[in-house]
Amino acid sequence: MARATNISLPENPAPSVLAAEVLQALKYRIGKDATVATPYDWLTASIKVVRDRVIDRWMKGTKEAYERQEKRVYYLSLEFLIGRLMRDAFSNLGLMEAMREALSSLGVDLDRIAALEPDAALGNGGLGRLAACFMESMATVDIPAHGYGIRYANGMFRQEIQDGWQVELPETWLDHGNPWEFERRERAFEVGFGGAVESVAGPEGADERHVWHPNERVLAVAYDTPVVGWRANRVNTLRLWSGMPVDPILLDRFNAGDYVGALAESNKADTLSRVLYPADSHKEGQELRFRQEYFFSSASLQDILQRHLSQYGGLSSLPDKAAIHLNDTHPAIAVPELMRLLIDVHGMDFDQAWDVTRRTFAYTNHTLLPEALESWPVPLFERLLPRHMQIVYAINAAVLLEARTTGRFDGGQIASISLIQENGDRRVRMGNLAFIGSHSVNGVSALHTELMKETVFADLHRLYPERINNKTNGITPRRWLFQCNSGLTGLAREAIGDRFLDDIEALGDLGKLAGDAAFREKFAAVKRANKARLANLVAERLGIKVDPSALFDIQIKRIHEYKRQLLNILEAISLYDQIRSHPERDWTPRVKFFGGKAAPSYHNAKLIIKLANDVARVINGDPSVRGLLKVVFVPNYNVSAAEVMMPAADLSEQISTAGMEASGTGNMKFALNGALTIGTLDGANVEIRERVGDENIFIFGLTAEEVAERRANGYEPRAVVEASRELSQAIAAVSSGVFSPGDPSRYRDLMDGLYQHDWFMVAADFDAYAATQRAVDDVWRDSPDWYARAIRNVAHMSWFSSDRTIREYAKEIWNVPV
Ligand code: GPQ
Repeated sequence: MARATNISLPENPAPSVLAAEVLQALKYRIGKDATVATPYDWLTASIKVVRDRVIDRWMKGTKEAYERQEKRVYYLSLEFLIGRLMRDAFSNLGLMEAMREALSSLGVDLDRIAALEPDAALGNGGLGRLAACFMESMATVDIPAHGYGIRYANGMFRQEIQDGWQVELPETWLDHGNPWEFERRERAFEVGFGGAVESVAGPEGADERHVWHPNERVLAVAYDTPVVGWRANRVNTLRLWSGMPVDPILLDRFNAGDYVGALAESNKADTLSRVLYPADSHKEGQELRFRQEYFFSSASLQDILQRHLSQYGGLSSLPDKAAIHLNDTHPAIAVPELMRLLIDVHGMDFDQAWDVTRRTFAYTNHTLLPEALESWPVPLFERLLPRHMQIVYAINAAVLLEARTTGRFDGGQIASISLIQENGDRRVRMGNLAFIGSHSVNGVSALHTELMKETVFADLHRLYPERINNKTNGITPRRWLFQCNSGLTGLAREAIGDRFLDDIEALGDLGKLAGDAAFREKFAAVKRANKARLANLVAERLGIKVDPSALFDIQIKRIHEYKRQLLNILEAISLYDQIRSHPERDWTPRVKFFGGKAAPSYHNAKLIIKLANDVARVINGDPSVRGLLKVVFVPNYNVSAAEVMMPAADLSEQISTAGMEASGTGNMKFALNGALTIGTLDGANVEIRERVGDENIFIFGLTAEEVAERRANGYEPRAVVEASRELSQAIAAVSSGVFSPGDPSRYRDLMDGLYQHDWFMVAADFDAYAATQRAVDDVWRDSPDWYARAIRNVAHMSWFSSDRTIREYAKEIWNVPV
């Protein structure tokens, strides 16, 4: 098979040169020779060799940006879900094949050591993965950019399934060190918490000054990871902060014999970068989370201001030279922090500081779910960040005055614009803060952006009608096609040439081959090989045998009620029932795969995982459906698992309740790898349909508008369930303990919820979903037609490249050239 990305750069070294470099690295960086090197040593040595090769480009890009006084983009994100980096770097540098040969000449298998690299899982799901795709795309399209985040010692937890239940284990990705990063001890900033604000009267006529005296201080120390763009066009920096004590040992306490107390500071500082909060699309009410948000926002801003000042000498030009992007509200505290730095530390007046702040920041919203919209209690805010609280009040007063002056808002609308939520306990609304402090606020799909204007930000949108705009998400084709699917990439190169490697639009040329029988067969063979790879993995890891010629139906994403894994499971149960009742029918053999993590505190999500496993056990153990239906829950879904599963899918499940999934990006990854989508008109599914065409996607269910209407008019799920024989039977089976004989009431509450409120409209969409699944079966049986549709999906996905998304951000939000 043609190797996917055996592109090479003109200056690339021969394998023999690389082999010598690997041996050198082994010897001088790790202190070993080939005879005693462990596989991890080989991995580390290989990474060091490649890292060395990016340093010149890295420095060149940084130097040029400086000399040409280019505007820089700063992407502030509490999550970067990078996954493994080695293949990314090898492939983008065009070194994959040379390294493979070099290592093989040393008796080392590249794939084997690549599998040892831990996933950098510094994110929960889509939001964090988007940040990682954006970093790669910014380097690829040649934008000088820095990502800023936290270097969590423990990223996303490792999920084990024990007796069907999710068990969370700490993921210690730094155990073997991190060969990618550069520790920058000298690049450290103090971050304060607590204490009090002192007001100092200014000289005659001048404003009073404010001096914040925090009573806690920690150091944020920088760790830099180079991010290599395609063909190493450019190398950008991901700078992650780690917490360190200002005084590692409190000597007075130590000398007084209080050894534990002497280390208190040290422990406090460590805690800040210890762990990623594992709740996805759900706010985290913990004080530590708020501290993390301020810690990384403050350190990043101090770093940015220092860089700007040393180059330009003043801060009034900041908006012309720096675009700071807030990835969701997690860094929204950066708004009052920048105000504080400009006013209190750098002596700017309030009005100018506010102007600079708003022209510098832009904000992306990633969800409309009310439970995910961050707000912090005023007393907590005031205690930890007293000066910021004053600034928030000052900003609020100015904005509310502006709103009132228009005469267009009543009391309720003014209250919804306010930064302070007044009903119940008083809280600072971080969404409003990010909105008001930014010149641009964007949603992540066309539908989501429209809904933003109508719901959460309706009144703010009326006050600032130019501010909200849409930037539909994208994915990097390097990782999500070239690297993860070498078979399909190789086939495409053979069929349409190499242009698409650099200009993804050219992938559209595949469209005309949908009608070519010989090409379809080759395409099917690639898919089959990818499915066999997944089947092997499942056999090895779980001892479950699946047939690669069956339809592979996959739902992989965080477990969340709105994503409706439950709808999928209930449909599987119903199908199981029908196969047993009508064994004579011509059933389409199917394997339903599930994968995803539940937030540890999310009871129903964890129960849904257990249900998937219980249902899998029963169905897989029943000889009467053998060969026709299997259910597999793949544990510990992460970026590396996605890289194997996306290319192996025939059918992509994107079945969220319409109006609730902001965009989705897994939907794009699947389609780019030749899966057909079954989905609702939600998030980016809407735009995927526009591009692949109605005939090449299976759409079902209520629209967002219909969902809102049904909810408003008093939706009564009981009647809906009772009207569907299939659904009531499936629910009855689960309720009565068919899948949990040892604990028959396990799912009773979960099922009762479907009768009583069914907030996610599982019942309302069930029949349409089941009928559409049977339509899927029909198309699957006509294999040429199926593959023609799959090929059209691949061909029309180029628009969903994150390069396109990033170019739109660059032109329409950041005002940087591309
Ligand atoms: N998203 Cl608010 C997350 O992954 N985590 C979050 O905390 C929030 C949103 C997702 C969102 O659910 C998806 O629909 C998007 O595709 C994704 O962000 C990227 O925008």
